[in-house]
Amino acid sequence: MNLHETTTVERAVLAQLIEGRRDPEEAADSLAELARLADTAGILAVGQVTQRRPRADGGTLFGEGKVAEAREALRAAAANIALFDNELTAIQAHNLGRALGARVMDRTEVILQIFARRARSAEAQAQVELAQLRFLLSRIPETEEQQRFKGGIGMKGPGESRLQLRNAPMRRRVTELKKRLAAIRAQAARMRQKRQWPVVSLVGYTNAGKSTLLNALSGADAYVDDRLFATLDTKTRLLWLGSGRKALLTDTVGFIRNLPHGLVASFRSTLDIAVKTDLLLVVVDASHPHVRDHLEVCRRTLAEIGADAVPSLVILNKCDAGDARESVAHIAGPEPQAIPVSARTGYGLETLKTAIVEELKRCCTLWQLPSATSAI
Ligand SMILES: Nc1nc2c(ncn2[C@@H]2O[C@H](COP(=O)(O)OP(=O)(O)OP(=O)(O)O)[C@@H](O)[C@H]2O)c(=O)[nH]1
Ligand SMILES: [Mg+2]
Repeated sequence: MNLHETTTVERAVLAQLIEGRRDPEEAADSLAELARLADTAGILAVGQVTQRRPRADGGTLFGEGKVAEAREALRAAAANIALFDNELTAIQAHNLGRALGARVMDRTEVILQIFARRARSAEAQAQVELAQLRFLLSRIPETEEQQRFKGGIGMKGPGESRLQLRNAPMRRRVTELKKRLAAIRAQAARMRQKRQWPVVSLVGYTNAGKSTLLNALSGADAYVDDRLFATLDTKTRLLWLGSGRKALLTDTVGFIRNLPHGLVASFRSTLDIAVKTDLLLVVVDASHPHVRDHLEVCRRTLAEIGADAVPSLVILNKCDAGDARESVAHIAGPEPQAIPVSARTGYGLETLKTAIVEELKRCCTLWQLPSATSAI
């Protein structure tokens, strides 16, 4: 637990529903990741409750017996938060809060809490605020109050307009933030058009070593930490590629499984870095037992943000770590082009630079102009 960032320590029981044929190992890894997310958010995980079920209960996610078990686990561990790995609907969160007599949070909320603590630049802060408002608005419609107003879930009623009135300031703020972020995106687009050098972006799973790689390749001093979502703001440095060639190398926010959609939508201006780039370096931690799942999450997230057609290289980082060798061999079959490196020891970085040059020569129009190298 990082006590530097935490003033009061909150205690949580982690809860997870494993639906249908979900791989138990993947579910266990997701729960371990939730414990790390909690730690980063200043919440201590003091217990866990899991249930396997063909389908989630619409009202309480868990079945009745498991809800009772969770209540007992919270009491026994003197925990004040029930932290769910699953994304909860508004009605589930509401019912669980009542049944458990504790604060109910889900993965989305804990990620939002981390983002809110980490956002430094005006852009990141606006993005976080937008994501928080979207989350709050998604939770409001099903509160008890509205059910009372509506006379039942899903029905229109006299409370409808009063609620709209109550939420109006939040909606106005959402519009304002969207406008501000659109202006930031437009300015970034203008800057990109004027760029002299190709842009290479580091994307990939959180904690894979993207910032360490930026530092190792460009001599930057980006913040590195062994926790999830250390980086939220983007950082760009000049990358020397030999023979007078240069590119801009950008580091940005990491991906994680079940990244909340509202967050993805709110972080559009940051994620644009990945969409509007000449080359993506998709970084994963080769020493992690679930490296293939992580790569899959990266691919899915890139597709979600419309960056799946951008040329990319897969980077297997942390090859110096003990258990990396096996997974590198394992991943080499389906990913023969993947480049093993160690940002820590420098292993493979020259090969990586050569691969970047080859790829940019192939795909970047800036480098296909005859004056490209002589202008530098
Ligand atoms: N063993 C080993 N550890 C590494 C290597 N690269 C990074 N790390 C460690 O991995 C942890 C995460 O590194 P970061 O560079 O902060 O990772 P990131 O991908 O930028 O993470 P986020 O910004 O949180 O998404 C740190 O403790 C680094 O020291 C490597 O090549 N080998
Ligand atoms: Mg980072």
